[in-house]
Amino acid sequence: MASATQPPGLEQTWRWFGPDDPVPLSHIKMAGATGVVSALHHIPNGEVWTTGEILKRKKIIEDAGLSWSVVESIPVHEDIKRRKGEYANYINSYKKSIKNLADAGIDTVCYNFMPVLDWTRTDLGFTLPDGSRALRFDLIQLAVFDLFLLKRPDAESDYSTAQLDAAETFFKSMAEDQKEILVNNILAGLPGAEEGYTLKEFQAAVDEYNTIDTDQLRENLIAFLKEIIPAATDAGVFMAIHPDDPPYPILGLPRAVSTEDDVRKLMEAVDSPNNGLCLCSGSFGVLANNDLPGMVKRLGHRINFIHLRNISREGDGSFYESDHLVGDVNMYELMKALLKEQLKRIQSSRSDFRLPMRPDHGHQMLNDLDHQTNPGYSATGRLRGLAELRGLELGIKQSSF
Ligand code: DNO
Repeated sequence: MASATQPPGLEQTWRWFGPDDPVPLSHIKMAGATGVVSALHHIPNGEVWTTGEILKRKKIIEDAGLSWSVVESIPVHEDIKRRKGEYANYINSYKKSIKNLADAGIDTVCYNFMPVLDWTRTDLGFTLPDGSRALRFDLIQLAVFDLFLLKRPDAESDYSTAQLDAAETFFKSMAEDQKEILVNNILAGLPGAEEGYTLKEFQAAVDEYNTIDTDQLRENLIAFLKEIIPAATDAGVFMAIHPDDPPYPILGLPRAVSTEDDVRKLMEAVDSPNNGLCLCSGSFGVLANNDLPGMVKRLGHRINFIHLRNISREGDGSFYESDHLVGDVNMYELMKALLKEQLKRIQSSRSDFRLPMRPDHGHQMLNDLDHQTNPGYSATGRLRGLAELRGLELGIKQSSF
């Protein structure tokens, strides 16, 4: 129970992609999560989420004894990111979706503002020493894709001579099917991404950003926030922007949500608790300068959703997803900072103290290895992640508060 001296603990949630997700709601319940993170992926990007569709999904979740805790995500249409074409209509639809969600009693919405691609990985089955399989982002493989498969004009200028040499050597060693897999990993759309591209379509989508640099993208994002945050505030919805993954420009595309400073600029541009952050430890953690516990201390009051995941940095921006408690993110310090933030909210009588957290990704392990799973979203790997995080939280609560 919440008390003045001890936080109740972060709300434990689990991502569910809807009725087609190979992990059923009954398993989520057994994993011990109480909240579900879900989205209406079948509704085309840019269209309004109707009350009927929202209530249908909500009922399925509630019939399983769970609650629809967070929407991840209402996708942001490319026209909005570029502030071109039909962007004004898409923003209106976005506002309507927020209002319809609020009317159905759902008050937290995650989204991102990454141009063209949502999250990106080069390897979806990186075998770890214990035999489990992880997701990995290798900058050299990204360069191979960029230089030799996409053949993006002027791509060379984005890499050092050593990276160009390494990419060429790697490319020469690749069999045809490996090339196809790499293209697919990057372009087909990882779970949650609403778009998939062919090489040609992708190059055309990237070209649309030729005149949009980081400052322009940030301006477009702030213009979007100035319109949706007042609507979200009226409706009582807490927005949570997800950081760039990986947190630096790739494939010539600009990035606006990679560092603490980026986040601060957004929070200051529209200063409202409804304009908040999805603190994704795995995304921010790739940059050693992103001091995650410090970010919670400084920006904690604006955190509306949390993804807990660890990474091992491999130099040059490459990384693989490590076990939740092992890696370059100090999960102990991070959890402690989050619990302190929760306690602060309770002590200052803020009603939004549930702080939904989901174990972000997990390795393919044990029976996951025999099943078709959504990359990063297998059941057993995430079960391990949630169990470890839950134990860490309990230990901290028992000893430090
Ligand atoms: C990856 C996810 C992202 C996230 C979106 C939020 O596993 O964290 O796809 O859902 O970027 O809009």
